[in-house]
Amino acid sequence: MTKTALITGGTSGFGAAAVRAFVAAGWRVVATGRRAQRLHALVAELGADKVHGAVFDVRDEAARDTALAALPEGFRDLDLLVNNAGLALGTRPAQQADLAQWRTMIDTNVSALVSLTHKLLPGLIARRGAIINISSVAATYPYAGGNVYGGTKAFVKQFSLGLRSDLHGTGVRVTSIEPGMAETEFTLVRTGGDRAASDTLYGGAEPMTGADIAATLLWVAQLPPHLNINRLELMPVRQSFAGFQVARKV
Ligand code: NDP
Ligand code: 8X3
Repeated sequence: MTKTALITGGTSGFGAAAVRAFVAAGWRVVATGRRAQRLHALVAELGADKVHGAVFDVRDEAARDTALAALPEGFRDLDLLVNNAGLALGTRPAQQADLAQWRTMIDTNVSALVSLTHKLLPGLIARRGAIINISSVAATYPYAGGNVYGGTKAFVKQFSLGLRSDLHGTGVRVTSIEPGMAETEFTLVRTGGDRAASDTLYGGAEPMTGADIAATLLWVAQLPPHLNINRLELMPVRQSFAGFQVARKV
């Protein structure tokens, strides 16, 4: 039977690649995002019988609920929620950071994710569905300038594990995916559109791609229903860990 996924942030990066991968594997997909043109293009590319574009800002619950209430026949019974929409803003140390940027990250990566999950949980339980949340290596490994972004992703990781506990016995699967460096629009967004900064970061690093993450999401989603991946951390070979820092004078 055809399964249906709702993938937030389907207009770019991991989400857009995931929409294509899930459709290629025979799924129907509700793809969400603010950029309507990109969602229309995805529907034109993949077919209106396979993809439904739902245009809303994940922080706007009223717009979200209107879009969800308008899901066409064939896209209403969701088997999978992929909470992917999210962003980092800024790389400055906490003491120089912009509080409005911190609030935007919390509102998007945490509050909106929690709210959408809460809204869709009853249907996911009824269908013994699955939830895949996109966290990050930044959830586990702190780095300078990662402050609130890392905090939001640590929340996503821990919330996922908590959901697993609460959903015990329901058959609903929950996974936290924790990627390292992947070349998408992530750094363009983080830097306010600095193409040179983005190209410099990814240059020579052989970063992961949206397609790499999409293949991982599809693999997790299509595992046998008795098997749950709790957390999955993945990185490019050329990225690894750095040590602690010591300030000898303060
Ligand atoms: P992109 O910037 O390429 O994509 C982000 C997606 O999120 C877009 O589709 C965007 O849609 C959507 N989005 C952002 N804010 C909102 C909002 N307020 N309302 C609705 N949609 C929103 O980045 P990635 O694909 O890299 O990021 C996807 C997820 O992966 C994020 O949660 C990110 O934190 C995480 N991640 C990324 C890593 C990387 O190295 N790239 C590594 C680890 C995790 P639109 O602008 O159209 O609304
Ligand atoms: C994105 C990965 O390392 O830039 O979540 O924080 S990182």
